[in-house]
Amino acid sequence: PVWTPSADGPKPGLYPRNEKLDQKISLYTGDITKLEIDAIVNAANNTLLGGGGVDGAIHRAAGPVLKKECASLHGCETGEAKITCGYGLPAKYVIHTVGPIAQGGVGEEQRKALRSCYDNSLKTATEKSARSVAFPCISTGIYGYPPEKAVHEALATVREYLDEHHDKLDRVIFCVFLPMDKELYMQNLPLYFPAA
Ligand code: AR6
Repeated sequence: PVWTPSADGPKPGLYPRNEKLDQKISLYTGDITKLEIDAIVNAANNTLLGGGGVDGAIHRAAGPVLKKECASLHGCETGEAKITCGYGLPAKYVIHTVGPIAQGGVGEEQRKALRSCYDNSLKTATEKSARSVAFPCISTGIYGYPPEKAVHEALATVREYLDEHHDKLDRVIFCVFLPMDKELYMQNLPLYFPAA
């Protein structure tokens, strides 16, 4: 049977050390709009026209041209990802993904959608030859996904993607904003990226 991560974390030994990933994972605490890298991921909504939280911060820092390009994309389905330029941001690209709304609770649908956000964002990055990507904690703010569950989906999906495509990416940064999220990532990163 296929093991799926739960709030309790992965089965011991499921993610053994992969030395190819040792230099590729970072944890950064702070504002994602400050990162000078190839691509930052935005936790957007289906309209892609901006909002609060990290979405609001990214649009403010990028400037109004970002909204113009977003408006030409005709929205984005939950779990999908679309890419734009970074404009006034130090990052070259913004990858807009739409996390699941989880205020009604987390079921298989929300879990799958959250994993798709990470997976499709990484696919989109590699299609554009972006070699460094930063993720915020998608869906865990306004969309209400419990952070202690979301962390496992985030880490498992990135680990599984990098196991397959480690040659395509130099760095994946988990960008946390709240002290509680920093704690969660510090606790759980070694389970998915031993020795990284
Ligand atoms: N840099 C990094 N992380 C941040 C920043 C920042 N500048 N600001 C907030 N966060 P949220 P969601 C963290 O609510 O839950 C918008 O209105 C925040 O602490 O931004 O996916 C969209 O338009 C949290 O950990 O996104 C949608 O309507 C994480 O980013 C809706 O919110 C995500 O919180 C999406 O909700």
